[in-house]
Amino acid sequence: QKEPITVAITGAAGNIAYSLIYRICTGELFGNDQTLNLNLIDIEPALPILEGLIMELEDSNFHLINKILFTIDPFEGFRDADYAILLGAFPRNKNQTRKDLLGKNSPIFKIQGKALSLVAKRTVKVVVVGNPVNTNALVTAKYAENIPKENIVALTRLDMNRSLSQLSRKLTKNVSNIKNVFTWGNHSASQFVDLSNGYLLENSKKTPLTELVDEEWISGEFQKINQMRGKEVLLKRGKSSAGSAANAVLDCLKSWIYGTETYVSMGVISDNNPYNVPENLIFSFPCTCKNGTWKIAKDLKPNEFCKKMIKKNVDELLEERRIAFELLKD
Ligand code: NAX
Repeated sequence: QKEPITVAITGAAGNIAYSLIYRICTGELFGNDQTLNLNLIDIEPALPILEGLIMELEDSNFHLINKILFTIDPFEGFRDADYAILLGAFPRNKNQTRKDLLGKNSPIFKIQGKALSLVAKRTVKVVVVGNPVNTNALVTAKYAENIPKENIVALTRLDMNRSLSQLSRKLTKNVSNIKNVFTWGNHSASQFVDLSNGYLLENSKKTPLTELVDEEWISGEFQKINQMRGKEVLLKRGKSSAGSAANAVLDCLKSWIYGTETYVSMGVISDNNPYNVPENLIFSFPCTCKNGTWKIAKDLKPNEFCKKMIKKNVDELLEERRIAFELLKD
């Protein structure tokens, strides 16, 4: 068995964590011989839930767990972290605007950015999940001065996964045969799913998705379903997506660590992108991964409609950044 790695998870007493932690403990992400130090971080009122979770983890007898630490202090929880998964944030309630949510959550990611910078390994890979996720990831990156910005990614994989699932049902084809579908921009209702590079792979033959589904459906109903999917789940379950969100975190990290053959959606720092997205935003781009690093796909030619949607997302994220940075001014 390999020496333990340290995986820190904030919001560890919450909804998504309850799915995610079990799957990590089975070895699905890091391998069946990779032992784990789990650092579980939440806030004071959630401590009893966290203690209950730890009792359950103990009773599951996961042979990969070396040590579990639980804490409300990110400066303790992120110590020597190899991976940090930032789920912890306040949910948006009905009466809150996006600005209210930024006001509540940006300070969390400012402190956590500072803590990561001070105590995590410099090579730590960070996946930010808590909403508004793109701007929270940007805030984390701004304050994590010792951590390269490339190490901090916002989860937009669930948006991609949701669109793949819609396409799979529309085409009545297995989802694993559908490739190169991804989202641009913000994890919000403005997100844009791009099918123009997508294809169906069957018997080594690639058929462009644009030949299989009509243009009107792609730019209309399909986009709307994807934009509203999270809300629909929330209405039915009374809680936001958890199992699928945990699954998307694992997909994102598997791509990042083990590499990809096709494009995947990742919310990454926009510096040096070829699509006219201003620098210093965390933006969902089509990415490929190799040897533990991601790259923005460079050879794509967004059509006019796609460019318009990229611009819409840029404007939204510039406004989020303005609000967050203004609020956090020292
Ligand atoms: P829950 O409300 O079930 O859990 C959140 C947990 O975070 C709670 O236990 C809370 O006590 C804790 N927390 C709050 N402030 C904290 C802090 N400062 N430090 C550490 N922990 C803190 O939410 P859950 O359903 O697990 O969702 C977590 C986050 O993911 C939410 O912000 C949610 O909006 C976001 N999502 C993001 C998605 C994405 O694709 N990026 C999809 C799923 C999800 O909606």
